[in-house]
Amino acid sequence: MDISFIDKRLENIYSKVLNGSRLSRKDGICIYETHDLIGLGQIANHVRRSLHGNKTFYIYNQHLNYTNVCKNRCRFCAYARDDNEKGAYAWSIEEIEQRLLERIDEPVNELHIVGGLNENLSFDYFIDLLKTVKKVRPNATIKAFTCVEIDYLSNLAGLSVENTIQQLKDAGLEMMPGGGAEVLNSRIHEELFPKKIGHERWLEIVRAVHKAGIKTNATMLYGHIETIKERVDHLIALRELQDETGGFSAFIPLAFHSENTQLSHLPPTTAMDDLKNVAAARLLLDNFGHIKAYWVMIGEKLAQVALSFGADDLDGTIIEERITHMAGATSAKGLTKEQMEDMVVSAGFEPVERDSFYHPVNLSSDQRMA
Ligand code: V47
Ligand code: SF4
Repeated sequence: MDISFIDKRLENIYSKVLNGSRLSRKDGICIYETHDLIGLGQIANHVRRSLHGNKTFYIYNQHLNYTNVCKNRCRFCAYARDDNEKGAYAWSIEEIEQRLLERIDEPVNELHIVGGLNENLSFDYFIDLLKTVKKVRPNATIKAFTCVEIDYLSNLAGLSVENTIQQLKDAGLEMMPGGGAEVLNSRIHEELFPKKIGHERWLEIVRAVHKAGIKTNATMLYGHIETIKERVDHLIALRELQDETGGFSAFIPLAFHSENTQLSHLPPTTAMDDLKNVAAARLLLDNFGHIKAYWVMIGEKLAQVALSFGADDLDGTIIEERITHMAGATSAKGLTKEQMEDMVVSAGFEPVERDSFYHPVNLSSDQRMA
């Protein structure tokens, strides 16, 4: 396909993509610097289409945020509370069971379970949580806990990271979401989330999780104090780890929402930046199968556009999103399956409902025969 670029620097990136050559750090910086959004989008769309054609994936999922009490109190987080602070909560195992039962008639395929680091909860609570979820929803995949929680649980239980992962796996853990990495950079770590694990530890834990046969996602929180170079270094660090383990499933760029955070003076991310982050991920992460446009954070409308800028997955129906809505997100708290499919179809793509491992589910008889 011939593309006429306004920014001639993109020509070199396009030829590298066509030749299957890996993009460099300098290319990554150019991707973020360019104002030729349409040219960039066309390159990312070329890669997206060669990997997935016209398909766009989504999942019927439910989020469970078991507690918002967290000892880390990251500066960008509007969700966390101190113990005894107004609005602080921790669900008992019975309450978790109740929340699952409220939706038991819905075809939920994945449970996305994360929470704060709440010192009132014992290691047994987490084992019970996993076992209860598996008992109530035996056919749904449990995608739970970030590397931050794994590090915390290993200290709480007094077990090695490997042993902690094994115990959680035995109780029902099947996959892990990609949160907690923020930006893999010590300057940002010091400034925004000094109490949380940093760069090296996050990578060390993901490595151990992948080694235990558990797939994870990866994310990057952008739109705060990070520089373009720091974004590119983050993506390259993920790409290098993926070369080593092959354990990452999808990458999700997370647009920072500043309301009710210590960074509330910062403006929202722009559509330009949101789309560049999707395209940069698709082009730099050449060894990642999937890039998600997380509609909760960038809104349903821009998520549709992102499907032509490198994204092939819209994440899920979600049902009750809390983390971003506490920070001012104006997207819906959940979408129906029909709404997800309409978003995909009206953007010109074919919706594919998937399970956590990108196997199609609920294929129509036409699709099964194809
Ligand atoms: O780790 C916290 C981010 C993450 C804010 O793996 C914020 O499939 C924006 O990781 N504004 C949790 N973002 C969400 C997450 C996720 C979401 C969807 C799918 C998957 C997946 C993972 O949310 C945190 C942090 O990076 N976050 N506060 C905020 N104010
Ligand atoms: Fe705690 Fe996670 Fe919020 Fe940081 S982002 S304060 S670790 S809940």
